[in-house]
Amino acid sequence: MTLDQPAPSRGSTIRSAEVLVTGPGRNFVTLRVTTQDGVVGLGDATLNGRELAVASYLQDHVVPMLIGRDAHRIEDTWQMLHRGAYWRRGPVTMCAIAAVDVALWDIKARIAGLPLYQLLGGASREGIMAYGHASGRDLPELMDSIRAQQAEGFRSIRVQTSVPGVDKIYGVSAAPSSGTYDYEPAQRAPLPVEEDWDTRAYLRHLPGVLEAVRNEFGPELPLLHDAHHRLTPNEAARLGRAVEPYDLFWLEDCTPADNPEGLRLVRQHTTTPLAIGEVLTSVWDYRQLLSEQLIDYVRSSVTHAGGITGLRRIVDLAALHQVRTGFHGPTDVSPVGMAAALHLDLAIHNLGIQEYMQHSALTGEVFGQTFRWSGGLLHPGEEPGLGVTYDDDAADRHPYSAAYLPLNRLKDGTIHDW
Ligand code: CS2
Ligand code: MG
Repeated sequence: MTLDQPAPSRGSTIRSAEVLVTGPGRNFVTLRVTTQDGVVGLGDATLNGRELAVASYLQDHVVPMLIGRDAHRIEDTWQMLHRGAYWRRGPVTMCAIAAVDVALWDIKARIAGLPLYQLLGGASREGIMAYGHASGRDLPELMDSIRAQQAEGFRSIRVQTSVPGVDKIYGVSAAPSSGTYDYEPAQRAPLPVEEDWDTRAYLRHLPGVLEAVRNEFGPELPLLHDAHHRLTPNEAARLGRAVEPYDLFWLEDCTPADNPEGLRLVRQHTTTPLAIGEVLTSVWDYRQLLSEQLIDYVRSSVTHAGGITGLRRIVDLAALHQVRTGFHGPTDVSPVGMAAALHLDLAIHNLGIQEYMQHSALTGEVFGQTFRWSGGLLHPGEEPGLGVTYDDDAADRHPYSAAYLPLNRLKDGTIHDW
């Protein structure tokens, strides 16, 4: 027995879904869904260095399934794309599902005439603590970069540093003290560039840098650091212990999340708070990490974890284990993905902090944004929906061009985690 399909409510039948690819300063993929009544919803589908894989997944496989559907049926659409794909999860699939999910939430909130956070339960706070990004090729440059980020209003700051003996390392901007952090890891080149890595040099150097920063800025300033997946569990345990005196807000991706058991070893040796998850794409990836209390912050983004519907499940499971959020917010999460994160940040209870890597002026030509930044706090704004617009003419002025994330090699040439 099939139930009669309830008549789609006012004008919410999906008329079109467009996959928009552009490259203002860096590449972005955006899904634009439009209803019969001309209500538009945007969703971010940007997967850094693999953008066209998601664009094709959407264009060739998902868009045909959306036309004629009721845009209001968000959960049903999510389940259709998740279970109906048969091949579940993973970054490409969950990024494609995320774009559809967020576009439908944008439409629902626009039809309701409310900012999206109101549909997610309303505001749980006045604003969202966000962290900025400082880096330095040496200590004086790092200190200047931290001061520049404080001048930008940041009250929490991630610090990344060069390491003597390592030529090019993750997270160190070319011009740190210019105020805005302009580090873009994806290089526009025919092939990935190769960087080098030396764990022993890094483990010798980092604690001293954090000590100097603490001495310079005092005990209050929340400091974060991203080890970017490069250590074995034992190396991560040693680092976590070595930096305990500097009271980090969190140590991020200290060891690859592929091996949750490895974090048991880290937990045995240090109480430095651990943040993991920017490469995790679904709640299933977190079950062991959360049930065994192996992390303190979940780092997934709306764009890479199946949208608001997918990420909300991770947030709720984390809450059961008193684990807070720290949504991934680099420049390769587009302003659409960032806005979606802010609406969810404002509504959820177990917010920890939000990453905020400011987009370039070029990106701002394409994406109109209405979120607010003041006093070190972000707020998604009060516009109906997400509060983001997309300028097609500007997008056409900045075409996509292939870019790759770097590869990493040890001194002996062995491929290593970047
Ligand atoms: C990083 C990202 O912001 C972070 O925490 O780990 O910059 C990451 O390297 C990029 O998003 C990769 O595309
Ligand atoms: Mg990271």
